[in-house]
Amino acid sequence: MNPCYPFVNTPLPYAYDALEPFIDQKTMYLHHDSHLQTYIDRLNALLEPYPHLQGCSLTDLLSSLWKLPCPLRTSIGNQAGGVYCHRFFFEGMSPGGRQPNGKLLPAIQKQFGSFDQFKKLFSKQAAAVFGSGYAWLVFRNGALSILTTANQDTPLLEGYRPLINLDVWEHAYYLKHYNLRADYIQDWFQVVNWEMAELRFQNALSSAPLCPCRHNI
Ligand code: MN3
Repeated sequence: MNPCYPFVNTPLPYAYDALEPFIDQKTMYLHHDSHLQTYIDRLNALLEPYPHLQGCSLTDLLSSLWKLPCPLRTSIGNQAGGVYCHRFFFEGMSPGGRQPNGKLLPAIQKQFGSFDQFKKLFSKQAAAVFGSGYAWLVFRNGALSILTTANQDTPLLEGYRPLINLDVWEHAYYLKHYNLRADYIQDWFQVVNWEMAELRFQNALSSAPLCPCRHNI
């Protein structure tokens, strides 16, 4: 995957129909090939006149938005956020999702009481996102937490390290689940890639805190 400009839309790590019957093939196709592609095209167009920003990764851009020239801040936040959130979401799913294992399961149990309790809390917050946005399981300062963001905002600006995110924009589920977001959330839990979440958690545990100040934009 190209880590910086020009960003390209890499294939999904599984077939479009691999998440059936929980997430349908047509939704996955449109979501990846149309929605994500549009964010990539718009981000590349935005960065085209700014060579000094073209070496920045998505994480660099999103955790340092406040350093960008004012007119660019919102537009890059939206488009880079759209690319980051979607890639993170697609890579965070896999066919035949299992329960978390490794270090993440005990950390979830410690933070939320049990894995079932975590699922209940996460589902409740995801269902309560008003309009479009995401629910996230994140890690910061030695603790896990659940948070939600609006539109294509990410938790990176606040120094969180995301482990899992759930896209609750209607385009993520409307073709199959219509307006029943709660059913979609339940189905999504069947295809969460907990191995990827474990990998992200182990990276977060062994990394320095994400400090926006260290990015030299
Ligand atoms: Mn989406």
